[in-house]
Amino acid sequence: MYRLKTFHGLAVSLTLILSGAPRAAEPEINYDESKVPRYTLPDPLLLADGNRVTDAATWRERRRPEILALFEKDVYGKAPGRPASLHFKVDSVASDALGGKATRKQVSVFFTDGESGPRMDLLLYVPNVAKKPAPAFIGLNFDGNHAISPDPGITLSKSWMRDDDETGVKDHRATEKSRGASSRRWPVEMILDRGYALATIYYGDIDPDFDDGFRNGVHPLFYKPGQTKPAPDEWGSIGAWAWGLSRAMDYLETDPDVDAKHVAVLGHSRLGKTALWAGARDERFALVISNNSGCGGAALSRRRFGETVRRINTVFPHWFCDNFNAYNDREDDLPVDQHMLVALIAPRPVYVASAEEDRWADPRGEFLAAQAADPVYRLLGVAGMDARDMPAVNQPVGEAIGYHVRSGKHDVTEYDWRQYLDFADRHFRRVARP
Ligand code: GTR
Repeated sequence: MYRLKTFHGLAVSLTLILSGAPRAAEPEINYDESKVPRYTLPDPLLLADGNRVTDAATWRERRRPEILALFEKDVYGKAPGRPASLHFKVDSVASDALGGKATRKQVSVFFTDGESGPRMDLLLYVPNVAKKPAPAFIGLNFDGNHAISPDPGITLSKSWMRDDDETGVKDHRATEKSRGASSRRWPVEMILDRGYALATIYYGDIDPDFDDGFRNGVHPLFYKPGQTKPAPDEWGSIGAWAWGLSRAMDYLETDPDVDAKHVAVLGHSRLGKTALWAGARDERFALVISNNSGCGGAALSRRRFGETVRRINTVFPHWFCDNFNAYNDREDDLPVDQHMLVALIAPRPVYVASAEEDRWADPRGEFLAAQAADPVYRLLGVAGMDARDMPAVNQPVGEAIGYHVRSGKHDVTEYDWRQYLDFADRHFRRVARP
């Protein structure tokens, strides 16, 4: 049961059971602010040798690589680079999609030679009216590309999916009923109307989200002779999903309709963790958005509020690298905390969003991580976030580090998207567009 995953749309009680989210009585999960233990965050500007980082060059050349290596070794695992045989095939281009609003492209991204091997399907909408190349948002989706919009031209995914009546998935395959099933979370037309392209990929194309010992997904493509699973410091599923986003970026760099220098990566929940890690690793992502990413995402692990390191490693043993298990109940021994993940994105803009009722993801812990990344932005000459206190609900704050806590539940809403579009406008227009 623990290996089942949550998807939106399930009844709340079912979600609690499936996700491993605790029943209120479970003692080890804390929701009481007064019981948050005292902790000291590791200083992002202190080198491993004890010296202080006081200039941008030392951050770039020494401290940033140190922190990245710590996250690789102890949290998400090391991932390979771009495979030599990576290649793309544009399967279809329709210039009259969504009532003429967009050009829809569907692209196969092949990870190995030929076309029979593993691949992911990228869906791209480019606004027809806006200036091109267009800045873009990219995010993995939970339910297949066909689920983000009822657009009948989107190819129905053939990939494995978790059975779900609500999203019309039967016998682990999408059906016609699955079209548009998660469109509520993807305001495609609003994004296009604001002049942005949108790229998305089903996350299960990269690695199906269940614990099979890493036999499926992209991991086996990179095993050394005799290797049957990732080493303790090698990538889990989050590492693989983030790697897939970088491979999508490889494609976007070749597409003349997309301004690859202005691509924002975003994700919700486990895919918010993934977006942060993708943005931390791959500096081609010009802006990073974490929507309700929680534990192992934007929330500080040391607070142990809501979901904890032990809980997430137990319920989702495939998400992180095996070394992360060593920090179950030992958060204070982690050489990093999640503010350092945010700091790895500096000086690029990053937006962290929480939801008031999403206590499992620790909204305050997400705010504090965003805030604690600010000294790195300042060192690099960029205003990060001035706010000293957590803002009231629906009151976005911050400069290059944006933050809001929205009223409501764990979800991606139109309110969230409006903030992201405004944030991208502010930061991208500044550097880019006439
Ligand atoms: C929950 C998990 C969270 C979050 C969420 C999701 O069950 O505990 O860390 O990632 O799933 O991705 O929907």
